[in-house]
Amino acid sequence: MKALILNSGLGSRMGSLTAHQPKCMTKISKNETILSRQLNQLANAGIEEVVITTGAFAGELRRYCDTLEGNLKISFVENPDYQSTNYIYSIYCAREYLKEDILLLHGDLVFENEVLTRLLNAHESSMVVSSTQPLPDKDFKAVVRDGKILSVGVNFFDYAMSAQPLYKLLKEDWLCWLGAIEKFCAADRRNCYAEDALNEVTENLTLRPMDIYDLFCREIDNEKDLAEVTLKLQEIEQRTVYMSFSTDILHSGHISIINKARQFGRLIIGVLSDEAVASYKRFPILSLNERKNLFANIKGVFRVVEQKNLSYRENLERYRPNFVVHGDDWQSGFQKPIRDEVIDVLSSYGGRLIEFPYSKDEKHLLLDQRAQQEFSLPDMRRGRLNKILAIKNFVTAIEAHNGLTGLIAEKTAFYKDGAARQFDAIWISSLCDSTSKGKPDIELVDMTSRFNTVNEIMEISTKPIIFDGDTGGLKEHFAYTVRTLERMGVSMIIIEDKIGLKKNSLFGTEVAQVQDTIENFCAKIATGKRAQRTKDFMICARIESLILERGLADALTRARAFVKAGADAIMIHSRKKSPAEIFEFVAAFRAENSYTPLVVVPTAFAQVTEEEFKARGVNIVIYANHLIRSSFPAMQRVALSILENHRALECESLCMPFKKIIRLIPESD
Ligand code: SPV
Ligand code: MG
Repeated sequence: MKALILNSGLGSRMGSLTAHQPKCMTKISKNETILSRQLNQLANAGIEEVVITTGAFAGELRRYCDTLEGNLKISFVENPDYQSTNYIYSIYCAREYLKEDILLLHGDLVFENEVLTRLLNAHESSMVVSSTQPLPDKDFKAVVRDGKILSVGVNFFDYAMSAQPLYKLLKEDWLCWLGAIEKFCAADRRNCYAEDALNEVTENLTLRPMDIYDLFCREIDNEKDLAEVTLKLQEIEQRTVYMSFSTDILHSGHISIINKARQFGRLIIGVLSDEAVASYKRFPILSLNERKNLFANIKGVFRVVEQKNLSYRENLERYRPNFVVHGDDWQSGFQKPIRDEVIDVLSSYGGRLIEFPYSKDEKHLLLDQRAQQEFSLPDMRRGRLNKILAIKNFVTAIEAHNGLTGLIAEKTAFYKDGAARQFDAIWISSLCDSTSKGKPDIELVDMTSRFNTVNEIMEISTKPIIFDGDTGGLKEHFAYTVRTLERMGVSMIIIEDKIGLKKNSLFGTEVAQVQDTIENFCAKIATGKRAQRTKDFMICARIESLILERGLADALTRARAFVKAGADAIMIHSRKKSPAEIFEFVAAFRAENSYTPLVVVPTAFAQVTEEEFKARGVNIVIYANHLIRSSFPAMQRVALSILENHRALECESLCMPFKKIIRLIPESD
């Protein structure tokens, strides 16, 4: 689409302002003339070619355009008879340049960006009109019937709306009008409005009124107009627009919506805090400050602020932007409550939400996918547990024992109040890994098999992995286990301070279990720490004193020693229904150590909420066996139903439809 700007007029009502230059070169703000503003707006709207008709001071106008920045391709067409003809003849002179869709505007028109955005978004040929502005005496009015413009001129008052000489014209409609202009000029009717020619052919084309209501769009005819327009532009200049971003990968889709947003005013970007991002997406690769810098350096961004929560409320109330800009993807789905709140807050002070169609560009989706794949690479994944701890100081993990449960751990999300909750990490439990193989949890499933499970889960997930290392085995073997897990991209191994034939802790003292000596276990931890090659990998020491009923003091003594030996975290375990002894340990440990992460596995004391654990100083909560414990009875029920009914019909309702289950598994391209 080309823009056609009519600048052949004399502008004689502007007094001395047009004594030496055309009207379009009149200054309307500190840094803008009418023309420079129009050209900027056109370029920002994606228009690349402009035809300008000239008349008086054609040379000045061309030279002036040379001084303007920007990449617009401008063609000048002179109307040699500008003194004695009207712009109908200027258009006629330029007709060879104008054989496509056209955006037609007068050179003395000043409008706010949204007028242009709306006009360009129109699907049919349209003229800018306003149903809320009073009918002007001497300016253009459009006669509108049944949603179509029938005539445009200054002398129509019936069925008329105030109209502005700003049109989007699709090629077919435009060529129809241009044909009429050519006929007029051939008949030497060159001193009338081009709209007189239009009025003769409106039956043969479709021209829609584009109602801009109170948006600003006005011609400057005299100095009074100029003063009013200047004032209005100052007001428009003060407007602010707010957008929120969580991304740390900037692509052309983001730049495009930023460019659109800044057309509405000074753009304030709210960068979501690390914690808010981590709570609803993957955790950010770049820190908050790095992401803030990223946006601060984008052209046209006025200010960058932190948005602490997914909710916009706090920042909207603080900055009171005139507009919030967002993609239309949040009109449904889990972000809808956030959108509803934005509309609510905006309406409390007269702000407005502007939504653009969400970019579904393949290349942007691919970028996201690629980033996702990279997150699953060992070096990217390994350090992530540490980073989430640094960001949120609290991590939840759920057990997975194969690819399928890994997918559930990876993908399950719960949506509420516009936020999504997901598990932060995956626990590869020795109990569940063994149980899924029909084996007891006694370190019988060897490390090679356990590593296979890790691999299976790693293939389909990106979340950090916490590996249940049982006792860690002989310290000489433990060094190798650490290296292998570290190389694979596992984030943390938890080893328990037991020795000999390990039994599951939930048996407690019902079976014979031997706790390792502090000295031995410390040596094992130290060996593991020496063996690891990166800073990221974590070794967590699990204390079994409460399980084996050795008391709080023993647990604390061990915790102190294990931290000293190099443990990066401490897990305290209990099989009591009451969380009292766990809370006691946490309180006592935290009283002397505020920094070492504490891990709990609330299988027995399942009533305690994450919020309470967090408040008491726990950092990692592991739901250690819930996927296998829930799948076992479900499978058993189905097997029983088939046996009972001699067919599978009765258990159909207990089973996921096959179509659905195959869609659970992603296919790689
Ligand atoms: C596991 O999940 O294998 C554990 C936790 O070690 S527990 O079963 O509670 O001992
Ligand atoms: Mg275990």
